[in-house]
Amino acid sequence: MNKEAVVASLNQQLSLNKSSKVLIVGLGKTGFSVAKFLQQYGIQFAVIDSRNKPPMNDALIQAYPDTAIFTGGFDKSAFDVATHLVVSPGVSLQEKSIQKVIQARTKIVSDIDLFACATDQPIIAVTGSNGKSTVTTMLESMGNRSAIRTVAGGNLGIPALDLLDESVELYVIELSSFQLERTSALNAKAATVLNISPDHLDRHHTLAGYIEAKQKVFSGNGRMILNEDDEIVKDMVVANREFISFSLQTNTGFHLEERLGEIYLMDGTSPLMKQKELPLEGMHNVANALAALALGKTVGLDMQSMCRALRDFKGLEHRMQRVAKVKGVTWVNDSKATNIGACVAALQGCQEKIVLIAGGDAKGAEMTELIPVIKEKTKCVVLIGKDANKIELAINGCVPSYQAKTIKEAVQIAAELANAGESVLLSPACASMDQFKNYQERGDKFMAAVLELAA
Ligand code: UMA
Ligand code: ADP
Repeated sequence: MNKEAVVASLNQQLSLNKSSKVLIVGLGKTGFSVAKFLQQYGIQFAVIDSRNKPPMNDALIQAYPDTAIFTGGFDKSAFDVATHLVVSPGVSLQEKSIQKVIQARTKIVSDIDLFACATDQPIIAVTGSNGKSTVTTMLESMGNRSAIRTVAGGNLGIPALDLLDESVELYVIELSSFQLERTSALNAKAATVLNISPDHLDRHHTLAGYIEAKQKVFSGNGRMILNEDDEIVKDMVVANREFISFSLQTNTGFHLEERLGEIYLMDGTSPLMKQKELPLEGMHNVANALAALALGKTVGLDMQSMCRALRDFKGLEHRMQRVAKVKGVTWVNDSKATNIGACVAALQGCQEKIVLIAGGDAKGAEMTELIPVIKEKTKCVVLIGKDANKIELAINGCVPSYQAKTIKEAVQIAAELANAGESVLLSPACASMDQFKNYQERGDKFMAAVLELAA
């Protein structure tokens, strides 16, 4: 898209132009990507962050030394002069200063809005409570295998605006509920909500608020890809909009079917590949593969190339990652299981008895939904983090539970409890930030402690 077309689109869709005064709220990865973008289009901006030393502070000063940067709080005066706020996903729209300007009709936009105005190449938008990163990464390799220059980012890690490049033919964007709740200009060619299970209720307050945010992935007029097995997602269908379903349980759209004793992934009546050719474990990953195929088909990717990409898909770190086998006990790192739905899927996929390591910040979720699967699949639970007591109360002695102060101590306790032929699974059902920088650090420390045992 040429520069004039982007300028026109920003003006038309977001009323953003050279006379706008933008306040970028948050100076993490997103805020910095927004600053670079606005600078490129000659739009004035200032930056604010409640942290004393936000992560991209020095990078911004070095790149644009004249920029006004407010740190250490949300100074009201900075908000008063802004015509637009570009609010980073980590900042709640409930912030007092933001609520005030919403009432004053200052426009709230997201980096995803800017991104959507800056490209006319097809966008695949992926959201859901679980499986987003897996499906987004599957699609990136499906696109490239189909000889379409494809890039992936958004919540996955690289901010969407940093992906923009003339040579790109397909964008695959993972979107969180935080990004979606403040986005209005997205018009993805193919979009999905993979599934809904309670998450981020500390920010959205109610499940209804969380669902409403997720549903915004379908804004515009592209094709909707819907999970037929998820009652909440199924209901998101919009009259007169094209959609494709995927399902593990019914024969609609992309689904599973048995033919001559083999289970096949199917597109309608056409068999695509055998289920056993998928290298990832767990039925949730079969659902992810079906969703990715439906999304890829919608943007015209070649079916055979997509199947080849699935056959070679290695899976991502910290998702059901086998770490080691020590004295006959298998150790699995599923640190990315930051909500109940992911932990349930992990336990359901296990055949052997499990010593589960869980806990952290439950983000306001009730843990009672875990009880049936904990009863069925686990031998005992080792709990860590801020909400260890809350989880212990919720499981109410249905299996023995133990508490550990650190992940290393949790590994040591689990090692004493697990017998040969059983597994120890770190699948916390909680966010990590109460004890760790992020889920990667939690997973890395878990793996280091396991490898120490092995040594
Ligand atoms: N923060 C403040 N004050 C501020 C701004 C931010 O305290 O003024 C805090 C936030 O509360 C948060 C942290 O700083 O804890 C980071 O927030 P941010 O908005 O600056 O984050 P970015 O560095 O811009 O990264 C964001 C996403 N972060 C969040 O949604 C919290 C990244 O997703 C995403 O990869 C990146 O943009 C690029 O698009 C991370 C994430 O944890 C991986 N996402 C959540 C999840 O997956 O569950 C939603
Ligand atoms: P997200 O980006 O939505 O967090 P990931 O692909 O990173 O999703 O996986 C996060 C966690 O959810 C991992 O523990 C993984 O095993 C689990 N998971 C992946 N796909 C699904 C699914 N479709 N349903 C339930 N859990 C899933």
